Amino acid sequence: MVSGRSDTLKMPKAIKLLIAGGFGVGKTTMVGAVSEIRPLRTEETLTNLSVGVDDLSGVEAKATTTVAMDFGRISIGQDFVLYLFGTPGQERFWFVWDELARGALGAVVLADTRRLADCFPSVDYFERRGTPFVVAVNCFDGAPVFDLDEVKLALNLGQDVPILLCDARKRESGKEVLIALVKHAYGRRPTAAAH
Ligand SMILES: Nc1nc2c(ncn2[C@@H]2O[C@H](COP(=O)(O)OP(=O)(O)OP(=O)(O)O)[C@@H](O)[C@H]2O)c(=O)[nH]1
Ligand SMILES: [Mg+2]
Repeated sequence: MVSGRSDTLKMPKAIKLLIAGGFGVGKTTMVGAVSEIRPLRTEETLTNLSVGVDDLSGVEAKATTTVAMDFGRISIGQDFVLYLFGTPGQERFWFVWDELARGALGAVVLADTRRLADCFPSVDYFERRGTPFVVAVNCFDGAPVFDLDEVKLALNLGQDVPILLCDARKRESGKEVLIALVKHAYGRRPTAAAH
């Protein structure tokens, strides 16, 4: 041993998290905004197949969609390294969710108040799996602003599920959401932090 101080050898804890939610809600944007490495993206151009299937209201300028996953990484202090996996939003790519969700400590469900129902499948998915999650309401320009308790009620969320506002384009905002998720997940599994 080079040093008598064992704390100098402490490695940060690696944690896998998912960034999920409906189509076009800002998942790729959030992973890109918070990642300290160049994020891996799997974007493909939206084609005519999307017409009548994907609801582009509010994100009319959107030209691409995630077909497999986003990947990014962010360190939280010296204790944690978060590996972020953004899910695809289009229903036809949901089959990759099970693969992405394996081993994840928790998930962020991004919501857009203009299309709130789009996050129901994500909420159902993580409730069914027993994966801890937080709901982050991405504040798009011009979107109706609701009281968070109203949104919580509309989504029929359990009392213990944290809900917060965010701006997926801003690093600090995304980081706050991730910290809330890690705290929530460890709060539900008090012994997990020790391993
Ligand atoms: N005004 C505003 N625009 C946003 C925000 N977050 C994302 N956008 C825009 O909304 C569009 C959708 O963002 P994406 O990050 O591709 O959404 P996604 O959830 O990854 O989409 P899919 O992978 O297709 O499901 C993009 O044009 C973003 O620039 C936000 O907080 N505010
Ligand atoms: Mg995406």
